[in-house]
Amino acid sequence: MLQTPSRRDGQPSRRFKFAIVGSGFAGLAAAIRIKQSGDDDFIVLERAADLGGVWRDNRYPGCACDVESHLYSLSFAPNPNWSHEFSAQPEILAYLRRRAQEAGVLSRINFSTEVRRMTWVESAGEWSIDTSQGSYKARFVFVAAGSLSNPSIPNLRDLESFRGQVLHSGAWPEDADLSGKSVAVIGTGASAVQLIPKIQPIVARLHIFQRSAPWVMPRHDAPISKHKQEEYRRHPRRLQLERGKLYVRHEILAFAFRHPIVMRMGQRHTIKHMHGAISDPRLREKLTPNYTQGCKRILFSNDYYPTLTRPNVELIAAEATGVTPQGIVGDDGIERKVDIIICATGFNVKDPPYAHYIFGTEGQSLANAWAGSPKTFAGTTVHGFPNLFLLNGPNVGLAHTSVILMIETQVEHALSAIRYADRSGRMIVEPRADAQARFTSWIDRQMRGTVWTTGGCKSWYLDGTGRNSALWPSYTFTFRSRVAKARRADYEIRGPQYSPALASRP
Ligand code: N01
Repeated sequence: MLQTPSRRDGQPSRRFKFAIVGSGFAGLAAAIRIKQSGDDDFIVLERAADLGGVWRDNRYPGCACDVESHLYSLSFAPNPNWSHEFSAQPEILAYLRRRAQEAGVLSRINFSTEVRRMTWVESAGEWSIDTSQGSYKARFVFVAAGSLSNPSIPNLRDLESFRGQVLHSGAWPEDADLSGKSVAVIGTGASAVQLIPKIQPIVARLHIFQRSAPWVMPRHDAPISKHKQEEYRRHPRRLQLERGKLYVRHEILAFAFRHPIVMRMGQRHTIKHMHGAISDPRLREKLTPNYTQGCKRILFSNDYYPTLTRPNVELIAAEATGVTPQGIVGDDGIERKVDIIICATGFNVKDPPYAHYIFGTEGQSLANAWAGSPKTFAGTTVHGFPNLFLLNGPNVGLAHTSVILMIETQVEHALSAIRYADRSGRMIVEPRADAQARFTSWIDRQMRGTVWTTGGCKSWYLDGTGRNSALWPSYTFTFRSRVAKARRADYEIRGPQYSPALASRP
């Protein structure tokens, strides 16, 4: 494990200008950008013993990215060496480790340091942060704790009575051994369709619980030749051009999410993809979704449908509802005997854990302020929670392209808002309540008529109040143009006058 980083004077210190919670894509993007801006006064607090966020935790067989790697990478840290159009998890994790090392931010990460409580101290113009490794103070905090980081375990009757093993795709143990076992997979989302084809050949029996059928489109993966990689190394502009092409192709897709009629026209091709692999009419029927494509995340796979036709596979169109000591029960009432239950049941997105440990100006938690339906300014800041920047949080999720585009824009927004405070010599920057209200009502208006609100499905994009508080409702270039540079008028700058002496308080 790394030592607590030292600050400019070489002495260990617990007070920083910036604290970053989390060291996944978002946390590292913030750390690298802060460092590139010439500011070295930051710390990254990471609860695990390694960096990487979801790309560290999601190690299940077959885990890969379903956005092309040349787009799913940091624009300021391109990688000419991607081996495939869509890279697998180990390669993405290696990319993050390498970039953190090269940018000189690896040594600034405090590993095994879990944030337990963050309290705003108005008089000092800073956050007081309690962690499993003691307390820290920071003027500005970037919360990059991830929205897909806390596995959601389904509510299964008598779960504790099960004598076998229960695994979750998002917390995959390195020593998991499925060979020759009878296995149940709960869920047919993005993780399940990657996992199922990889484990089917090694397990004895595979029972898949499908609560709602997903739309699964072909995945156009291919290796990137050594020759091409060399070309990208020698001619970085060609790599940029490739990224640009991918960017445009994905943005066009956003149009279909905003206009479900276009989405419905595309459904024929997806059904054809399914029928190409499945000839059994009963299986076809089970696999035909009953909602508009795109209402839930569209999945990409060439081997998922063929896997379902293998003799050791059973697709159960039922919700998993309970367990017995030796098996699992669905709402079809049938018990299947299994050794291992794999929950590919996603993450706790609607109630992010960080919202419960952050306390703002009125002493209220972020969870209380949000009351089950997160609202932000620019997807990044929250009135009542000054000097706080949420990365990859509410309303910046994407269904059509790489979320890293959003994260980078958010970091720019944060740094430009912080510059207003720095220039004025004041300690505090907070979004105005009216700016947040305008932003929220714009989001809600844009959401109307999209496939997420009209597509007839029940997805984790919608919160308990029925609002889509997970996704950005438009194009990423719209986000960029509205958000990248913070507007002075949207923020209140106040608080104690900053002086270097404040930074060296004990
Ligand atoms: O989780 P999910 P995921 N019985 O929430 C089902 C990202 N990701 O881990 O649809 C039976 O999508 C549930 O059913 P239903 C990506 O953003 C990215 O797969 O609610 N089924 C659903 O099928 C993605 O959106 C990549 O009816 C039950 C499944 O569990 C997010 O992670 C790769 C059930 C959960 O699907 C989460 O994906 C992988 C029950 N009792 C993931 N309870 C990339 O490539 C729940 N379900 C970037």
